[in-house]
Amino acid sequence: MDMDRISLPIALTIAGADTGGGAGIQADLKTFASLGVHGCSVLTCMTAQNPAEVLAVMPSSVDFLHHQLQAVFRELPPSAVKTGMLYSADLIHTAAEFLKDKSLKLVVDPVMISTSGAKLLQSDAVQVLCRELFPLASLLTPNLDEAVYLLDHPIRNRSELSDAARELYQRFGCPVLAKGGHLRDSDQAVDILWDGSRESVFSKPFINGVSTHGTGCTFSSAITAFLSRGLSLEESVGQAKEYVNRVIADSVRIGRHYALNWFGQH
Ligand code: PXL
Repeated sequence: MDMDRISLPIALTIAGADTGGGAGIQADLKTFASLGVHGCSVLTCMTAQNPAEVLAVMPSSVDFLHHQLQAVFRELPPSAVKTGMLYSADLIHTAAEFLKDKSLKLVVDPVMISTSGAKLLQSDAVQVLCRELFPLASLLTPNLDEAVYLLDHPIRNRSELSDAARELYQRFGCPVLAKGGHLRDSDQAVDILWDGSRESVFSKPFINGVSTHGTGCTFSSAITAFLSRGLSLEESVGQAKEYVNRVIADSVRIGRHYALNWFGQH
């Protein structure tokens, strides 16, 4: 082994691919690269999509998902893993069974619907997600819609967002970052972390009029990158929030759309 070379932490994303390059695996790998970690990827699905619409979804077979996980873990064991679009009960069960005895940090982004409105999680998969995967998580990162769906009651303001983080922790036994970016009771994008004993609030001015496609993916993969570099949960979320705020603020135009600017201005 060449000891003169720098060593990079390994992070893994288990998620869907986005042909448009804005969300999913593509967003995750760009985030990992720009934050100095080696990114591995296990595909749950291919999607035919662009920033405006999802035309089709083609899931991996359970067997192929399992082979991808084996391939990564045999030679490139990651110190941190994130899950994004998992799509079906079978795929979630396979991932959870594989991850359950591994020693690693796991960020679960409970992806349900794309910004463009497409269904990224089948209805009968929600139960398996809650029962099998959430209890393994070092962090669960629901946005407002996902938190409302999981708790089955409205969340109208920052104080209710704080309660929601505690309720989700109670229910699923994992730390929760409740993301309030879609709350419209302030000009700040507020996210609340409840780790079971401490609340941390992360707040940045809301940025209007630019890209949001891929923002959730980028946030959870940035947290995963910082965890794989050995930062604490609170530090990882804080640094990831700074990063996401910057890549949104620096968004670039791509044809008729916008993309996050993962690598800074050129
Ligand atoms: O941001 C949620 C998300 C996750 N994964 C894939 C996506 C999207 C949103 O479009 O396409 C593959």
